[in-house]
Amino acid sequence: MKKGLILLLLSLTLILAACTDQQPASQQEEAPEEAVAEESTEAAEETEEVSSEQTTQAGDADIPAAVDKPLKIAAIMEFSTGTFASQYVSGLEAQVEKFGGEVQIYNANNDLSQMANHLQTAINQGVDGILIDHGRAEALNQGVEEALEKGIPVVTFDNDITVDGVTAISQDDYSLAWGSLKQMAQDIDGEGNIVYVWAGGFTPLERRNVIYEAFLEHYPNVSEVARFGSVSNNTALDSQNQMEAVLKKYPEEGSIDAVFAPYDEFAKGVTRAIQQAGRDEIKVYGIDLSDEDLQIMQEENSPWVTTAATDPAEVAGVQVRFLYQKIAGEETPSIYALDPSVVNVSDLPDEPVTMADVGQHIEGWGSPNAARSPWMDALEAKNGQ
Ligand code: SR1
Repeated sequence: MKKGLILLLLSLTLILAACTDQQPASQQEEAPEEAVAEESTEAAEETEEVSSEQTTQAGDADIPAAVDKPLKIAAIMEFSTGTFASQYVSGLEAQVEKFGGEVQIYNANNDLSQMANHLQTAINQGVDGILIDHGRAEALNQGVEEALEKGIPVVTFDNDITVDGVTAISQDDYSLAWGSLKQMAQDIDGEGNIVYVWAGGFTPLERRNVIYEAFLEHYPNVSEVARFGSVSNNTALDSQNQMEAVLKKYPEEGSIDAVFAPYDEFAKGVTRAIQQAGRDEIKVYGIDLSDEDLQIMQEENSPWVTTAATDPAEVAGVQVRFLYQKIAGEETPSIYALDPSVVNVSDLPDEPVTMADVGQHIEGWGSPNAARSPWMDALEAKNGQ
């Protein structure tokens, strides 16, 4: 998957360069190792200060004093609807609880100015660390800078904040999109009519769109016949209604070959519309995975045949562990991307599969040891986990 993606990206450098709402070039090109080496002097000084503090022994590793207490963590979320967000929240809560801390979730219901207010509230409350989920730099940069000035570390997921000292994690949206689209290209043999579901203004969707645009250039015999999409409090239902309208416009069998729906709430809605219209010849290529998604994908003759995904609970775990590493004064990279997997229904057994056992069927699923310091086992053991 990666080789194909790299070749595609190289051949489309101009498209990528022209795209202003992506990670800065320095971040896209920087290997994680280089990012670690370039950590700011400030962070290095912080490391020295904290590492000279007392540590306590539990198990076989010293627990840094800074994390050896019940920490208060704030999670500032742009929205919490959908199965991705609920698995992510469960992952945050599970990891913070394992470390003996407490996480307060702030949900902005898709309102960026509310998200900025929540960030300010968390700073004013003097929390020990801040996790940011989605949101945009223009709304949050100022608050993030203030948090850092006040000594509150910040780790972000799925946004475009690039403030020095912040660790930004992602699911490698470029690979996610390419994984799903590559399967689509193979299945339709490089030609056909497709529908694209997309909404701008969300960093992961903006990044996936870069690959989609490159995909269209790469496969000139693939035509986009319709495009729609919106993110709301009921994205799946909205997508279903919008897809129903598209199906009415293209009633003949064979007039649409596939749908690229790079968010599982889009994919769920589109799949339902296709099933209800009896148009199972149209295949759906999605992104994300949950128990509900797996169930839909495993229904007999489900149009949703492929999805590219990481485990949202694991994304959250990695984000929390980077935050605790920062609080402990350890160096963390500026960027970190989890490795996604492509899940084809054809790779799954006939029996129902859940998130708990999908790793048995999908090679490379999960990365449980990312951002794990030796003392974390001891801290978890001490907190009875
Ligand atoms: C509206 S953005 C939705 C995406 O956020 C997360 O990155 C999930 O992968 C989801 O697809």
